[in-house]
Parts: sequence; C-alpha cells; structure tokens
Amino acid sequence: MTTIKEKAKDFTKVDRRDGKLALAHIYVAFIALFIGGLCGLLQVLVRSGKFTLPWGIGYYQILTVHGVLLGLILTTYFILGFQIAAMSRTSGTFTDKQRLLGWIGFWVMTTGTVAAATMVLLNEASVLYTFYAPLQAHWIFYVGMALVVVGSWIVGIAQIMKYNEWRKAHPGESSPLLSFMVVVNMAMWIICSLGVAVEVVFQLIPWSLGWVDKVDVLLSRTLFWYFGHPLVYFWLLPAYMVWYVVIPKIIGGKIFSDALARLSFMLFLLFSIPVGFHHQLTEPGIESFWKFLQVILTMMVVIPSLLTAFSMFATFELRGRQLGGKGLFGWVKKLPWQDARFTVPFIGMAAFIPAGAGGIINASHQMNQLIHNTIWVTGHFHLTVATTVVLTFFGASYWLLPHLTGRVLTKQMNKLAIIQAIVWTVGMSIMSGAMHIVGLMGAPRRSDFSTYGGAEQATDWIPYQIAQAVGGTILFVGIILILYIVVNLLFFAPKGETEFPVGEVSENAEKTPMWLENWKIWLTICIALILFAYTVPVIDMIQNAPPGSKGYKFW
Ligand code: HAS
Repeated sequence: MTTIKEKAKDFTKVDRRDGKLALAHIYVAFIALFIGGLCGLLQVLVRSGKFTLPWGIGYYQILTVHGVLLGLILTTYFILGFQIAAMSRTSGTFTDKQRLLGWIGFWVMTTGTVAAATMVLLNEASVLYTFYAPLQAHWIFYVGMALVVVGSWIVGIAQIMKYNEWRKAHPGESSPLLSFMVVVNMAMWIICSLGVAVEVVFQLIPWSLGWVDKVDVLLSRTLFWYFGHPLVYFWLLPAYMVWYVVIPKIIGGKIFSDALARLSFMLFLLFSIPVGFHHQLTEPGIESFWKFLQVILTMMVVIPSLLTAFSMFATFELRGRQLGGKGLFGWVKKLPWQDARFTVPFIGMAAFIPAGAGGIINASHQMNQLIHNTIWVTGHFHLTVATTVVLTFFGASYWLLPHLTGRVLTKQMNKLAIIQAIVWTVGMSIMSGAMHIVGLMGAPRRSDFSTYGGAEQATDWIPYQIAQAVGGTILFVGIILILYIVVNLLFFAPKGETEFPVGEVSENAEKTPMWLENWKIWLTICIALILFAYTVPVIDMIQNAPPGSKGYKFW
C-alpha cells in the first residue's frame, strides 16, 4: 500500500495516461501553429503589394484561417493540455472518469475544429476570427465553433472535478497554487464563453440556416465581446501560472507570495468579464455612461498585472542578490540567462511592458477613437498574445514536452531555443512596430492590400506594410525553428527524466488567508459585477432593437 508521502512524491511526475491526454491537445496546438503561421506569412506578403495569392485563394479566407487557428485553436488546445498536466502534477492523477471526460471534450473540440476549418477552406466562412454579423458564414462553421466551446467546457469540468476531489481530501488546507490557478482560469472561461454560446446558438445558427431573416448586430457583437475580452485573459493566465509558479523554481528562487498570486488571479476573475464595451467604444447604441463604467472596470483589470510585475521583479531581485548580485542592478547579471526555460518567457515578460501600456491607451475612451479599427490594434495583440503569451508557451514546452515524453532538452536544443526567441523578438519588433506606427497614421486593420483609389495617405502606408512583410517573414523562420525543436522533443531527443518545475513559497511570505479560496464570495462578486455592467444596457438594446440585418457575403 502506498503511504500519503509516497503518493505526494508520485505527483512530481505526471501520470503517463494523463500525459497522453495533455500531449494530444499539444499536438493539435502545434499543427495549428504551423498552418496559422503559414497563413500569416502569406498575409503580410499580400499586404506589401508585392505578392498575389494563387488559385483564387482570398485574402480574407487566409486571414480567417490565421485568426481562428492561432487565436482560438492553438491557444485553447495548448492551455487545456498544459492545465491537464498542471492539475495532474499538483493535485494528483486523474481518475478514469475524469480522464474519460477529458478525452470526450478533446474529441468534441476536434470535431468542431475540423468542421469549422473545412468551411473556411471551402471559402464558405471567410468571416474572420471574430465572426461579426452581418457577415454570414455557412451554418456548419458556427456549429463547429460551438462544439469547440462545449468541448473545452467538458475538458475544464474534468479539471475542476480533480480540484474538488483534492479539496475534499484536504479539508481546511489551501489547495496547490497551480491547481487553484487552473480552476480560476476555467471558471472565468466557462462564465465568459456562455456569452458567445448564446450568440452562436440563438442568433447566428438560426440566421445562417435561414430560420430567421435578420440578426441584431449590436446584440451579437455585445455577446461576442462579453466573451472576447476575458478570452484574452484566458490566454494570459496560463502564462502567469508559468511566471508565478514555474519560473521561481527554474531560477533556483522561491515564489514571492502565494497570497499575492491568488489575489491577482481572483482579481482577474472579477474584472476581466464586465469590460467588453471597451471593444465597442465607437459603437452607436450603447449609452456613454455604460461605456465609461466599463472603461473604469478595465483600468481595474490592469491592477492584477501590475501586482504580477511587482511579484516577478521581487522574485528576480531576491534570487539575484542571494547569488551575490550587488548594487542597484547587479542582481540582473546573476539570473540564468543561458537557460531557455527562463530566458524565453522572460523576453515575453519584457514585451508585456510596452504591450500592456498599449492596452491602457486602447482602453482610454478618447484615445480609442484614434486607434480603433486601425492596424495599431493588430500591433497590440501581436505583442500581447503573439509575444508575451506565445513565448511563455514556447518556454514552457522546453520542460513540459520532455517531461511528458520521457526525454531531455539537449544543450544544442537549448541554444536553438534561445536563438528562436531572438529571431521571434527581431521579427515581432519590426512587424508589430510597423503596425503600431502606421496604425497611428490611420492605416486600417482587416484590410487587403489597397491603394484606396490612389489616395495620397494610403501611399504613405506602403513602406510600413513592406516592413511588416519583412518582420512577418522573419517570424515564419521562428515558426520553423520552434517546430523543429518541438518535433525533436516529441520524437528524437535522448531518453531521460525532465522535471516539471513547481516552485515553493518563500519562507518570508505571509500565510495565505483561507478567504482567498472562498469561491462563494468571489463568484458572487463576479456575477454581481457582470449584472451591474451589462443588465441595463442589454435590456436597452433588446427593447430598442434596430430592425436587424440580413446576411452578407463579401468574399
Ligand atoms: Fe488588449 C484589443 C485593452 C491586455 C489581446 N487586445 C485587443 C485585441 C486582442 C487583445 C486580441 O481597451 C483585438 C481584439 C479584436 O480583434 O478586435 N488589452 C487592453 C488592456 C490590457 C490588455 C487594458 N490584450 C491584453 C492581453 C491580450 C490582449 C493580455 C492577449 C493576451 N485591448 C484593449 C482594448 C482593445 C484591445 C481597449 C480594443 C481596441 C479597439 O478599439 O479595437 C491590460 O490587461 C494590459 C495590462 C498590462 C500591463 C503590463 C504589466 C507588465 C508585466 C510584465 C512585467 C515584466 C517583468 C520583466 C517582470 C499593465 C506583468 C522585467 C523586464 C525588463 C526588461 C525590465
């Protein structure tokens, strides 16, 4: 019989069967990265005006593939795979029932992905990743997207069940930090994706099947953004899990404060949902008071990121000084810069400083008028999700994949991983930098190459679009490099043991108060805030609904 101590020891290695489930998700994520990245390359080439797509392929068709595969599929699959491994590592092996649920969710999502992708490839759904009405896709695309969401709920429920089981077995104890973080992320995801599920099931599917003629565009966009902003935190929080819990262990330090980490995650649960109007600040039909209120709440959701920045700086400085770093910045030199598991996510953190500042500009009601619908916004999200989040996911892959496959990251692969991150940084700085600048000059986003009838202003944009193509091409080299490393880690790297690093909390940290894990309090405040921010404006939208729009296909 295994003792409790032995059982706890077992948790340091993810069970092989849970690992298989996690890996299945991660395979899909990296396939999506390849196809989505290839479409990204084609896009920047088309926008430079120097390249035309062959075989009648449309610009908006590849833009849809790019957005759906990278924004929705790569992220969701990687996150769920990572979280399965994280739960299994910190709360113990999944039961057969929980693992079966995980597999059911995986196949529901994958069926949905294939259905939606097929419609886009057949050019029946070039509606971009936001699938805004009144652009109308084939109904199979919407059903496919709904299945992706439902599948993700099923996988998420398996993770929540594991957490509940742990808590029942350990009454009065704080749950493992990583498991707690996973559950916050899933709670946020389930609450927010109800909005897009309602939009798809009650508005878009009946409309695309022809059961109703018209769709209420404002309501559909509101439901989308009720989901769309927390969606970005669903991407960000797993990166924060790596920063808070894994990075301290990699650098040989300690987690600065368990309580601060939990508070920051709970603040995300509260403030990431009732803020969708900051994507609709230029939209008519929403009273400015409600926009203003949601702008204030948006500024509140910046606070947990500032807490995170503080916590990370503290972790780095404490460790650097422990290793003998002197003076104001002497500790920086002591950090393990040769270790890709640290350096790659660190570049992601550094990128989040300008990326976050850009977000605060976007959210500022007046400044939003300047940048809304310009390619500045595309620059913003390539710094946030495509640099901060993605580089952290790459950094995590360098220990997660070999941990799951029973292999090791060799010295050469470690070096290549650092080169990959440098290539990515150079490519992204050029591409995203050009997007930010030309966005301020008025260049639109979601636009094929166009001279706008020879308008002088559009001529000024062209050099920046060429710079985007240069940056985008370098980024594609980065994609080839990461895929090379991933294939190596999955199939060819030498066999061996790799640790799934989980940090310990600093002995100087305050004890974590139990109220931080009181779900009744937090979920009640979360729902109250959502009702406060959305009830009146949504009732207003429904009572004073515009006549609605028929569907359009502009491609
Ligand atoms: Fe955003 C649009 C506002 C964060 C993604 N955002 C988008 C879109 C995407 C996106 C995809 O208010 C486009 C959607 C579309 O297709 O239309 N965003 C914000 C704000 C934040 C923010 C206020 N966004 C993100 C994150 C994303 C993301 C994170 C993905 C992961 N965003 C907006 C707004 C729009 C928008 C408007 C709509 C614009 C429009 O009009 O269409 C905040 O959460 C940002 C807070 C972040 C910080 C940074 C903290 C820094 C840290 C790093 C510490 C570094 C260390 C390393 C320790 C305050 C934590 C030290 C290193 C050294 C070198 C010193």
